[in-house]
Amino acid sequence: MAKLTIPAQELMYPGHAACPGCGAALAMRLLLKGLGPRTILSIPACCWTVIATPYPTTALGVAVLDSAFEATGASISGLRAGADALGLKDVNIVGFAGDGGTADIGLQALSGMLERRTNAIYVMYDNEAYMNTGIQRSGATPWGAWTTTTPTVHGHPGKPELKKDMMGIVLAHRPAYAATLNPSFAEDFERKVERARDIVGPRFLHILAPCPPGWKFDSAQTIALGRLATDTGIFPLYEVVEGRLRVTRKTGSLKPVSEYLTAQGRFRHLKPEDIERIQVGVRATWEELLKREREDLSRAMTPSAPAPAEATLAAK
Ligand SMILES: Cc1ncc(C[n+]2csc(CCOP(=O)(O)OP(=O)(O)O)c2C)c(N)n1
Ligand code: SF4
Ligand SMILES: [Mg+2]
Repeated sequence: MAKLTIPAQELMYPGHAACPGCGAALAMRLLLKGLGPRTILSIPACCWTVIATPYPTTALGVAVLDSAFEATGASISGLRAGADALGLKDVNIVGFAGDGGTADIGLQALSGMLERRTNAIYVMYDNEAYMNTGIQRSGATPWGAWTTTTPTVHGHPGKPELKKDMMGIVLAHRPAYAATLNPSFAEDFERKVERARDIVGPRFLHILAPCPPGWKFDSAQTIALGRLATDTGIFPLYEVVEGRLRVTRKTGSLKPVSEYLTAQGRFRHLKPEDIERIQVGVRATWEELLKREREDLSRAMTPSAPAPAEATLAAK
């Protein structure tokens, strides 16, 4: 019989307040399976504050600090300092914030936490807009997407700016570990959570979280759509350990991005030339990732080569 690699323990309970098909709910469920009960979560204002803890109930079997929208990074630095002062060595300190709370208002607190080298895990669950307040665009909303603040009527093109490269921003801080995760690939997801759990230092997980009402797709299609996000190259899966990048899911060739885009109402207005523009960008980013992976691998196989800056600093 094949080995079961997804832990059976459940730390997220039924009766929570997420929409049907919520990718963010699945992300939390899988995350806590990998981290276990000795976990303290800091959750800022976002869908997850509503999903988890409508007073006086909770849907989570771990301690939760409800923090201010902009403060996740600072709050986990404080939680770690408190845990250290109490001599609590075996707890996972985890920030769990949305894309708005991370890429926009919480960016400086995240940067500070990474710079201080706080021994904690920062999770950004990315549903690519401010969903809790009614689908406003965030820095992580992709180019061309409809949101209530990037309309598509009267010739407006959807979001005119590109999606913010959060992994690039985080990697510039030389974290101990950083990875992209997708709940549609649960085995890869769990392996990365467990790897992050066992590393000391600042760690960052970027999780794709499909959102049926915000992206306008059938809630039965969350897993299938998530798979398309990775298999088209729109959300590639990779990890960076001690400065070395490894792509963790490769298929023979990428599927066309149109398969992913046309499955969602938020991209319905895109013209063939818009889709081609997205396709060109995705292909270029994918090639860059593979190139960095090759370079990192060849450096690893050359014993005399200097370690990348991330590894040198992370080891201190
Ligand atoms: C300082 C501050 N500004 C605005 C808000 C209102 N607010 C609450 S949740 C939210 C959107 C959060 O978006 P995101 O972080 O992407 O999480 P999501 O709702 O998509 O899960 C906003 C704007 C707030 N709580 N605090
Ligand atoms: S709006 Fe989206 S992210 Fe928020 S609970 Fe519903 S499905 Fe989940
Ligand atoms: Mg969001």
